[in-house]
Amino acid sequence: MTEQPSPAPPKPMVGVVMGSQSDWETMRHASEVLDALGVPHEVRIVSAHRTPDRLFAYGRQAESRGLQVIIAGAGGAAHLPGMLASVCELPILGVPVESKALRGVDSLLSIVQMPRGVPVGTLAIGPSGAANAALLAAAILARQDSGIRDALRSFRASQTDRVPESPA
Ligand code: RP5
Repeated sequence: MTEQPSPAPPKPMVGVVMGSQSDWETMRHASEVLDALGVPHEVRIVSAHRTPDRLFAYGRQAESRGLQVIIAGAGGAAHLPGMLASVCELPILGVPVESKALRGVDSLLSIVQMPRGVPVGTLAIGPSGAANAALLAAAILARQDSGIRDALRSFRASQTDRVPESPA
């Protein structure tokens, strides 16, 4: 029997980008939640400071490539989410990565304090923020996608089921 070619993977709906390889330990939590919800996504390193051309190309091409939401994580002087928002009209969800020097407060303030007119939806510092960015991206996509809506509902139901009534 001849082997059938495997079907093409679904086109990514979410871009998960980060400023450095060192951010992956945080940003993998976003990717894992998107995987769990069955949301097709891509993962890229795009540094605002070290690869500015890559940043502008990614931001400018994101919508025409079919992405619907971008999750951007960065640490320190964290310009990546804001600079992506400056060249791209998709919703940008910013994740402040915990920095060594200031424990991510620098990242948080860099991302959250966007001037009026160019918004970035800012999540919590660290892995919780990365995971919640994925849930928020899924909630945005769920308005138009019943499969993602069902996955999000069952995620929340199973989270609720796991909360005991009393401490062990
Ligand atoms: C930022 O600088 C990155 O987002 C990262 O959080 C931080 C440190 O980067 P590395 O020096 O670890 O590459 O641009």
